[in-house]
Amino acid sequence: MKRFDSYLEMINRRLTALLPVCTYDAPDVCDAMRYSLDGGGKRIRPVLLLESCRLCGGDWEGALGFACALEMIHTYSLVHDDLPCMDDDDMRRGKPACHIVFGEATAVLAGDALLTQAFAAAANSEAAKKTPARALEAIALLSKCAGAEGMIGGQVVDLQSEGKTIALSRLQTMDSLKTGALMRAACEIGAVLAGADNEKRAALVRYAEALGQAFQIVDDILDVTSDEKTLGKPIGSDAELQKSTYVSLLGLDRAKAAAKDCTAAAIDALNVFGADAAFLRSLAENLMTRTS
Ligand code: GRG
Repeated sequence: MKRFDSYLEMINRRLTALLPVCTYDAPDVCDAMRYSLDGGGKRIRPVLLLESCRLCGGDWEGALGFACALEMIHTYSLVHDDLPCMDDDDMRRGKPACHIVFGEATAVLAGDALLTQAFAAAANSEAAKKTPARALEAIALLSKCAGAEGMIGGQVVDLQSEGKTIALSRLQTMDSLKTGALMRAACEIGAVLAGADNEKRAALVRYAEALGQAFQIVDDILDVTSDEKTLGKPIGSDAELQKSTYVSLLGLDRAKAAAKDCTAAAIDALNVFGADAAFLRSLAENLMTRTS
């Protein structure tokens, strides 16, 4: 996808520019931030934000700071999730996890600093200068999706669920917080920054929620069907931690069918945009058939 590649290039360039340069005598934390953000990530969330903004007629280039903010928050969650006190994983994005390279304390601080830097990126964005009221609403969405009502809440449910078989409804709640919250924020912030009407904003929220479910189901499937080299992180970690997943609760075939249904629901939500939503439609399809 040509548009995906051009978004990717802009996001990566801006991410590099937004990282702090440590001038004092403790550069480790900046190196650890850069190491974790550099390469490897699919950048799905920032791409969703830029495209949602474009689709609603907004200044998507002005939203780049928000897109990078979301990627920083996502990256911080991966750094912390890999820590020994969380999922205890050694590999991430095809290379040793942050705490393996820099040590646990620096990885905790790098994650904290990425989260903090994200809000600076949003507050200093062009969108914040040009449309401050919209940006303020978007910043509130950003903090909600990352906090206890969003991703952190999902991680708490995840940790509580280790070693147990949980009901499918609880798994769906957990996934909608842990994985869905950031995807929803991506699309909703894009809409808010564009000043979209309620119909378009709600359609993008429905798209993101279904996409987030599909994304997590595919993640569960890849954890049993892929290999570490392709995935860039260890496989079988859900089973090792005795986590309930779509695969453990439904079996592989029904999990695949569920991913297909959620993808169809995501695509269906885009009807209001007509042909202009082709990019988001093919993104949903590509994410369903992804291998990493
Ligand atoms: C704050 C500690 C802490 C955790 C929050 C998001 C999260 C909870 C933990 C991260 C681990 C995880 C498996 C989350 C589920 C969402 C998910 C599938 C993340 C991986 O996203 P990708 O595939 O990753 O977009 P890349 O590396 O491509 O950016």
